[in-house]
Amino acid sequence: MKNILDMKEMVELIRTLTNMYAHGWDERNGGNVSMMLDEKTLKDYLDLGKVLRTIPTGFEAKELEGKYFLVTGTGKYFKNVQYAPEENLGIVRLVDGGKNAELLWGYEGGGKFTSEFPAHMMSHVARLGVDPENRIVMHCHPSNLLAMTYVHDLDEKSFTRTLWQMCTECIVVFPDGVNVLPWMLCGTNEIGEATAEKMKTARLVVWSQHGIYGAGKDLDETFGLIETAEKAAEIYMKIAHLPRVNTITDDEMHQLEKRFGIKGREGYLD
Ligand code: 2HA
Ligand code: ZN
Repeated sequence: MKNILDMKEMVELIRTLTNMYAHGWDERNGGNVSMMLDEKTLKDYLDLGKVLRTIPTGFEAKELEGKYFLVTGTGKYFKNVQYAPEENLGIVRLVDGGKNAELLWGYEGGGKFTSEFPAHMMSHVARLGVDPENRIVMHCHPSNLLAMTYVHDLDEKSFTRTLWQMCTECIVVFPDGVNVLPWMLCGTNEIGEATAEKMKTARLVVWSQHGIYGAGKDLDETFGLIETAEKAAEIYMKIAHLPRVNTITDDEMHQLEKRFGIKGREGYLD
């Protein structure tokens, strides 16, 4: 068996979590990330017949039967992951139609997966339905996106258009825009179902007064998606109280669509 801490996906996740903390997106135990893993990669690193514990999930997700996930632990701090990955991360296999998770590695000392596991797993199902290559769901608390949900209206088209106008490349990075949920109680199946529904039409879902969810095929892409939206929100928070003299026009957005071969969300541009 190879050492699981040398697995490329593990190394990349630990680097990404460390970077997310450094960006100020994950204070204390804030944020959570899940990554779907291939059985054929994992079997070189773990005895897949050896289940350490079985943990009930509290929901059903038949589509994820037998799927493997590397997931951050509940109550764990991103800043600590690099020093003790086996305490702060775990690898689980979903069984019994998603109702149970078999722990194969990690959560040492009695931990379990993030309290946002329902939102993660339901979002994986939703994104896999749109893009079979999707592997990552990422949640964090970036300051400017959060701030924006206090001062900007929460209409998805309006929120998306504002972000697109803040940096030229936003529409290229997230042409589907940003979906927005109102404030909801976190950690519940309800917010999980609502997030997954929003994930069917966009890879970014804002949780008002809380944070953001992003999804993508790898960690770089998903991190970059949130990073770009957060950058745009930062520009917005710098200029929102000032008179707007210039902007990126819809005509210019159409030029970007042509140049980059993308299409902004239907009905969002004039
Ligand atoms: O505590 O971010 O949404 C982790 C979270 C909950
Ligand atoms: Zn959160």
